[in-house]
Amino acid sequence: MSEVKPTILKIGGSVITDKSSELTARTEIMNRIVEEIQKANIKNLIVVHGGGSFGHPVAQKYNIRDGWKEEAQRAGFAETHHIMTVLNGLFMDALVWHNIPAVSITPSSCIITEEGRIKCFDDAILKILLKMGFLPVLYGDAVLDTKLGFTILSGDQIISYIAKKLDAQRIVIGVDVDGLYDADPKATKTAKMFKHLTLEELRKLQNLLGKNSASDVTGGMPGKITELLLAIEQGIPVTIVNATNPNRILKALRSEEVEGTIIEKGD
Ligand code: IP8
Repeated sequence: MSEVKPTILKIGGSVITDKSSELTARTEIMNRIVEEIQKANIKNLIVVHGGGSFGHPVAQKYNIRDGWKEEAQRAGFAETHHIMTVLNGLFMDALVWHNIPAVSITPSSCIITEEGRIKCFDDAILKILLKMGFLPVLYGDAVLDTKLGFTILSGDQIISYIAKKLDAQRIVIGVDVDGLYDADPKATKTAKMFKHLTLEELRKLQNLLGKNSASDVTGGMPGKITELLLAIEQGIPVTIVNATNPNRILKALRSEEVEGTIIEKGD
């Protein structure tokens, strides 16, 4: 590994797709984010994106997350994985046509989970790609599972796993709201956004929000917090910004002051 610790950037599915309309990509937003990634010019960057209105509706239709139950799911597993490669292809188009040396890594081909948690991840290719100056791109995917047969692996679990394994410098997360709130800001007008949180405060917030949200097969914002805690416990700071707003990803990647939520381990 080269001496600069990796930075991990997660772009939420709600940013690069229109979640209210199945299979609708927001290609202008993808292009703008890619331009910000290009401008930021960060060494050792890994990008992970979510499923949005591509992966989630199909995964839900066939109940892929809960594992093998019936024959119809075989086609559903294939469909979920395939539709994620389609979304990934659109994002890769934007990266590669901007002359970014991005290379896609298919999670279902190198990761196996056990009851939904990553059990083995062959990260040799990821490490070599970084060493050679490429930008590896991964995504939430339908993956094989030693106990369940298969399941859905969220991009959030991937980022915290990679961040810990590669001792990342930090994690930047782009979502479609301004940061982390004490309630869902889309449903609660009075929701208050946090500018800064410690690990302890995040744990309290997790208890307040509960562990899962019904709208998303991988748990929405509460699911995100559960995964992030694992990386923050190891001292890896996280910045959450609104990636639908221009320049926030750019500023966050450059470690400049930006509207959003910073979460650090604290004392
Ligand atoms: O949007 C889920 O990834 P996420 C991917 O990062 C699928 O939770 C296939 C639903």
